[in-house]
Amino acid sequence: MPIKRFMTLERHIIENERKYPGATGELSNLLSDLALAAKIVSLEVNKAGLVDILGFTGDKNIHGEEVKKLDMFAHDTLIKAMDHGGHLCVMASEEEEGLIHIPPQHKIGKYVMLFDPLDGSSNIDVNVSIGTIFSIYRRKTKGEGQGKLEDCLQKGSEQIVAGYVVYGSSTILVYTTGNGVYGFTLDPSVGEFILSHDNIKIPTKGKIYSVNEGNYLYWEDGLKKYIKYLQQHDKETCRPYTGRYIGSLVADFHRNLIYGGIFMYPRDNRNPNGKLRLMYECNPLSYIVEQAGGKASDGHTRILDIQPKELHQRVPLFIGSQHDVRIAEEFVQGQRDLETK
Ligand code: P6P
Repeated sequence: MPIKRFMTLERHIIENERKYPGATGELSNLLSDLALAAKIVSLEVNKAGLVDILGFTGDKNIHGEEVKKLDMFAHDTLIKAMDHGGHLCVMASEEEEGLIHIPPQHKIGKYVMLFDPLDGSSNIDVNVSIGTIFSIYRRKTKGEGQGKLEDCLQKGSEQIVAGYVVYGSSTILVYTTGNGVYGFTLDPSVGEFILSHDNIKIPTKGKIYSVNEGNYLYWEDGLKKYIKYLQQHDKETCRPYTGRYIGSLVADFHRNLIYGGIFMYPRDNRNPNGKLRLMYECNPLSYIVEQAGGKASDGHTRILDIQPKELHQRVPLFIGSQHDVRIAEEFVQGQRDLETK
């Protein structure tokens, strides 16, 4: 989509916020702080091969997974960029078990941010695209003090901002405030995110499916049938689909958002809730995909309608083009079989 004007992220945020009556500009400042953090992380990711930032810290994160230095760098950078602007009352990160409070010397704000600082980090050492995912809510609890767990455990439908950054061949920041989805590519020569994807809309039907087929044996029958359905030859429905799986959620999601298709991380008999996290992976990407005209569910329930119970809870994820997610749900729910036309 040709871009007619030099639209920076900051200008877009301000112009976008002006559309909301009573907008305080606070959201603009919050998103600008986020953009700064993304630029700093991008710098480190892009030179990760050159400095001793690769390899393991020797620490483990709260899920018992080895933590890469870049994970913690991104985690710390986001907190440092966001904890003093006076916009947030609490944060939560994949890398931290509990709530991240605002330091006592800083003003406490009315927003909540949950984030995955560096998703796909197992790909860092092999130069595969990785990313940051963020989700912003208004605080729910009364009072001016530190935010609480209740402020974090809100349904995805309550989000006011969602976005992600892909650190790949270029660094792209994609966000929505409920008024469409917009992508900005970082121009490192000026250090600005420039509008490159105006009002992204995902194709209603794609030809790409993304899932880790190594888990096939552990899947439920309905899903096995769906994958077989995608691999059948049928000109009318553009089958067989193409399999594309990078193993980095933001990279797989971004490709399918632009080209169309479906990404799945389903449950299996070893992981009854799948692998991906509701609050800072599935909810923000689901808000984005719906704003782009797509669909996201756990195979049965709309992701944005799920009432969270725990900060780090996992949910199965089917996300992408409307048509593809609907067909997948019909197979998973047993409403459709391989013979169904
Ligand atoms: P698997 C990366 O570790 C991640 O959390 C997501 O970015 C990615 O989609 C998924 O896990 C890949 O998991 O089990 O297919 O390697």
